[in-house]
Amino acid sequence: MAEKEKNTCYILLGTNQGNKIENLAIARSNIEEVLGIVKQSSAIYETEPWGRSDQDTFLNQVLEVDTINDPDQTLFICLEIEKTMGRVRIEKWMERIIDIDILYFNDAIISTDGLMIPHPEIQNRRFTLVPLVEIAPDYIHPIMKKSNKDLLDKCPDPLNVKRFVSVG
Ligand code: PH2
Ligand code: MG
Ligand code: MG
Repeated sequence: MAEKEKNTCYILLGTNQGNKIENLAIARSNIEEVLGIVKQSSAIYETEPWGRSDQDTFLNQVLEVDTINDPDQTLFICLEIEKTMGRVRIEKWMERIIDIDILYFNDAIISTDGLMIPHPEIQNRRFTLVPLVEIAPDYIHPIMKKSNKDLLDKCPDPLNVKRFVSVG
């Protein structure tokens, strides 16, 4: 039997509802159970809500995951995990228990109805770039042809991103 290809993807976790720390931990263990092996994980960051300011602050974290699944399967798995964790989607950018976004998938460029890879907003979001640079500073964005580190240097987003330190 032919060996299945191993793919490397970068996944952004985001939560701003309920027990946020627990939500990140549950998402991670679900990812390890059904998607693949978590090779690296960034620190957890407390981030100001981007796009809608009338919301609670987020916790964000980026994971590097090795998977034998292809991009469509990976998207499906991420959306299933969101559903089983109780995410409800009524309107865009509403508060969420968990959001699981694919940032990069190898160096693939994909643009279909349901899936855009690289994630089209990476370069505009400090809450994505700060954790991404922590674990993959030199990875080159396959469309912009710039490293994550360079994208962060040029990122115009003024919103606050700080390392989350849990108390107790
Ligand atoms: N996700 C959004 C919109 N705004 N802001 C922060 N700080 N973190 C997020 O994960 C986030 C957001 C859409 O998915
Ligand atoms: Mg998102
Ligand atoms: Mg999403």
